[in-house]
Amino acid sequence: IFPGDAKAWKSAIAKNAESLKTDVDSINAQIVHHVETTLARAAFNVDEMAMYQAAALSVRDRLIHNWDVTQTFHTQARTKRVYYFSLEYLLGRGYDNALLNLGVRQPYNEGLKGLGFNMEDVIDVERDMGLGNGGLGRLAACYLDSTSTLDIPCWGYTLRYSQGIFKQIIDSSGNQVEVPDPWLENQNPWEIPRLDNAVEIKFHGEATPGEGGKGPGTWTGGLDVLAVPYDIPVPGYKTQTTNNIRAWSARGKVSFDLAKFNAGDYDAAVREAEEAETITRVLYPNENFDKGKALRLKQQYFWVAASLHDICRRFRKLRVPWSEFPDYNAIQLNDTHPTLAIPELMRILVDEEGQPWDEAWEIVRRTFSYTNHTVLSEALEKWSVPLVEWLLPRHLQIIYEINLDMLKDVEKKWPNDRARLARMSLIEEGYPKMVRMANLAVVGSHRVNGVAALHSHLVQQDLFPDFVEYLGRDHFGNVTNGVTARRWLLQCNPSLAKLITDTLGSDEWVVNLDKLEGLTKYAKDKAFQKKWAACKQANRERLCDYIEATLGLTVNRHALIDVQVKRIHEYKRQFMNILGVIFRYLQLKKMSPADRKRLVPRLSVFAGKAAPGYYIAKLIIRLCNAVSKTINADKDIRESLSVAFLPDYSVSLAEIIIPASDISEHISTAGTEASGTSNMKFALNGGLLLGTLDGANIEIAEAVGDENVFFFGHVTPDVPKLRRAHHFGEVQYPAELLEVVDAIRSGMFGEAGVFEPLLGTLFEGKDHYLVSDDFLSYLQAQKMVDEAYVDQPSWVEKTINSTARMGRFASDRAVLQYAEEIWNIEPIKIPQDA
Ligand code: CBF
Repeated sequence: IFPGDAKAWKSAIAKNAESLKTDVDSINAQIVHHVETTLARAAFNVDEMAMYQAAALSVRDRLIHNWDVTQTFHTQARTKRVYYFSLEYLLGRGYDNALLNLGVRQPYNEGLKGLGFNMEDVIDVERDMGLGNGGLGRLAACYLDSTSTLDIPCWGYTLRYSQGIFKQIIDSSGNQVEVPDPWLENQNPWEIPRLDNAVEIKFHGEATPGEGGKGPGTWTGGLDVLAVPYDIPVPGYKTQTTNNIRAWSARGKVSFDLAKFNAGDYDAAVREAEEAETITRVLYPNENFDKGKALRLKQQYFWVAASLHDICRRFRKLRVPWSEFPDYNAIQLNDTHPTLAIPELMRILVDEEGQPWDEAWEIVRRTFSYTNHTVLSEALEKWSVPLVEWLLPRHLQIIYEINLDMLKDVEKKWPNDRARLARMSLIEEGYPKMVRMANLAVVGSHRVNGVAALHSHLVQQDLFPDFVEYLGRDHFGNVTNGVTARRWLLQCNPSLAKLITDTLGSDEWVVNLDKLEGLTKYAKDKAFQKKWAACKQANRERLCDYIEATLGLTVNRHALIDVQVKRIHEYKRQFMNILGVIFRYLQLKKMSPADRKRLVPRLSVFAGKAAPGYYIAKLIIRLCNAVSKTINADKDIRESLSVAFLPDYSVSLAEIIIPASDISEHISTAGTEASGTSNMKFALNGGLLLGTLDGANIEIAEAVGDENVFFFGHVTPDVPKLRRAHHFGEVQYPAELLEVVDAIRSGMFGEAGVFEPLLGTLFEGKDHYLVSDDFLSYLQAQKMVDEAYVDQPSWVEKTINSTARMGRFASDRAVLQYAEEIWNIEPIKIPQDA
C-alpha cells in the first residue's frame, strides 16, 4: 500500500534500484554522491578516511536495498525466524567483507583506482567493530554470515556498546595497558539508527505475584530507560538474503531535566540520562570469567527485554494464538548471558497476555535453546538473589515459581533425595543465595548443546548429569563450532583462495567447503606444491612487514612461523609456550654457530589481550615481552630465533597472522577449552596444529589425519589424578623445566622478582593447569615439528591436506545443523523478482 500515487512510487522505486548498477562508472557516481552530499566535501578534500566512508556508504545503500527486500519478503511469507541472542558480536571490519559477499569487489577496486585511491589503503583505515572478547563473539559473527548465505531468516540481537573491547598498548616494561576504544568516533557506516522503534525498559519497582503464584502478577513503579535499536545488515555470499543484527543503545527517557536546570542543579539536569547511557557504555572485557557486577546484570536484562519486546510486537501482527509463538520464533541463547529472557517471556505471556502458566511454560521451552560454551567453574554465571530482587523483583518471583515446579517434579521421581534437589535447584543456598543461570537455561530450553564433541560430553557428564537423568539424553546434544570461509579464507588469504579456485576450476568451495577435498589429489604434485608454498611465503612476508612496522623488529623472513594468538588465560597455557621458547634459547646458546645454522629458524608470534583485572595473565604478557627483548637483542641468536608479541590483537590482525603461520599452538589443559575456533582458521589456511587433545582439536585431527598434526600431553581423564598428585606434593619436576625457571630467576629476562607470582603457579601443590606435567611432551612435539619441517615437500603436502580436509568445520555446516536439529527452520530463497 503506497501513500499517494502508486505509479509514482513504483517508478521511483525502480529508478532507485537502477541507480545501484554495478559497472565501474555507476559505482563511482554512487561514491561521489556520498562524497558530495553525505560528507559535504569537494574532491580536493578527500583523504583515505573520507574515501572509505563514502565508499562504505555506497556499499551500505546496496545492503539496505537487499535488507529491505529480505525483510519485506520474510514478513509477507510469514516465515519462521531465528533470533541469535549474543551479548557479543565480534564483527571486525565490514567493508571488504561486504564487497566480496555482494560480488562487487572487482569493480570497486577499479573504481577506486580511477578516483586515485588504492583499495588496500582504503580497507586499512576502517576500524574494527570490536563488540566482543574472543571466540564466543566471533562465532556469533560467523553464524550470522552463514545464516544469510544459506538463506535462513535470522536476526542477531546484541548491545551497541559505545566502547568495544579495549585497545591494548604494551608499555616500555612489557606490561599491558588498556585504553578505551571509542569505535564510534568516526561514525559507523554499517548501522542504521531506528530512533522511532525505541522501547521502554523498566528496572526496580514493586512486584506482586499472581494468585497461587501462577496467576498474572504485577510490576509497578521503578525506573524506565529507553532502548534505541541500531540495525547492522549482514549480507550473504552471492545471495540477496540480508539478515540483521539489531544492537540496542541505552538512553534516558528524559535527556535533559529543564526544571532541575532552572533550579540551578546543572548536574542533576543530565544525571538520569547519563545513568541510563551507562548501561551500554562499555563491553565487559572478561572472557570465561564471571564477576557478578550489577551493571552487567542490568545490561543483560536491558538487552533481552528490548529484544523480546521487538519479537513479540512482530508476532502480535500475525494475529495467531500465542501457542503458535514457537512455530514462528526460535531463540538461541548464546551462553547463559541472555538467560533472563526465560523469565521475561514468562512475564510477558502470563502477566501481559493472560496466558495460563503451564501453557506459557510450554511456549517458552519450545522457543528457547541454549548453547554452553565453557565448563570452567569460574565462568558459570550466578547472580545474587538480593541483587536480582532489587533490580527485577517480578522476575525473581517467576524464577522461584519455575524452581518450585521443577523441584516438586524431581521429588516425585526421586523421593527424599535432598542432595539431588540441592544440586538441581535454580537457587544455590548460601550467603547470599545465588540464582544459577545455567540450570535455568537448561530447564527453560528444549535443547542444550556444547560446541565440540568432547565438550558436549563433559557438559553432560560433569556439568549437568542430574539434568540428563531428569530431562533425558535427547535434551542434550553437540554442534561442533565452525567458521566462515568467506572471511577466513577468501577474504584474508586472497592468493591462496585464487589458487584453490583455479585448481578446482570453480569457486563453489566458498559456499560448499567440502569441495576443498578436491585438493588432495594435488597434494604431492610438485608444480602445485610450488605455487602453494609461494602463497605461504607471500603471506609470511606480509606478516614480517607488519612486525617490522609495529615493533621495529627485523626478522628472518624464511623462519618457521609459530603462532599462538588468543585471549591470554592460564588454561590456554601461553605460559608453557614462552617457557618452551626460553628452553630453545638456552639450547641455542649452548650450540656452536655451525650447529645453530643447521636448526630450523623460528619466529614465535604471540598476541592476545588479558582481562584488565587478571593479574597472572598480565604477568604472562610481561614475561613474553621480557623474553622477546632479551632474545631479539642477542646478535648470536637473531637468525635462529626471534619472538614477537604483537599488541592489540583483533579480527583484522588475525586476518594478517593466520595465513602466514606454519604452526599454530592450541595447547590448553585437556578438558578446559570448549572448542576453539582459531584452530579451524589456521588449519583451513594450511597452518599445521600443535595441540593437546582438547576441544575441537580432536575432531580436526580426525578430519585432517594424525600425520598432519602435532599432538602431545595428557588426556582429560588423567587430569583429576594429576591435580591430586600436585596437591599432595607427589610430583617430580622435569630438569628441563627447572632449568628454564632458574634462567628466569637469574635475571636473564630482566628483574627476576617480578615473575615470582607467575612462577609460583607451577609449584607448591598448585600447577592447576598442569604445565609441569605436559612440558616434556610439549618439547618433544616441538622437536617433531623441527624435524618434519626440514623435509619441505612432505611438509607442504601436509599443509595442502590440512586445508583440503577442513570442509566439516564450515560455519555453514554448523548453522544447518542448528537449523535442522534445534530451530526446525528451513532455508527460503528470495525470488529474483521479489
Ligand atoms: O564456542 C565459541 C568459543 O567460546 C569461548 O571462547 C567462550 O567464551 N566460552 C570458548 O572458550 C571457546 O573454546 C569456544 O570456541
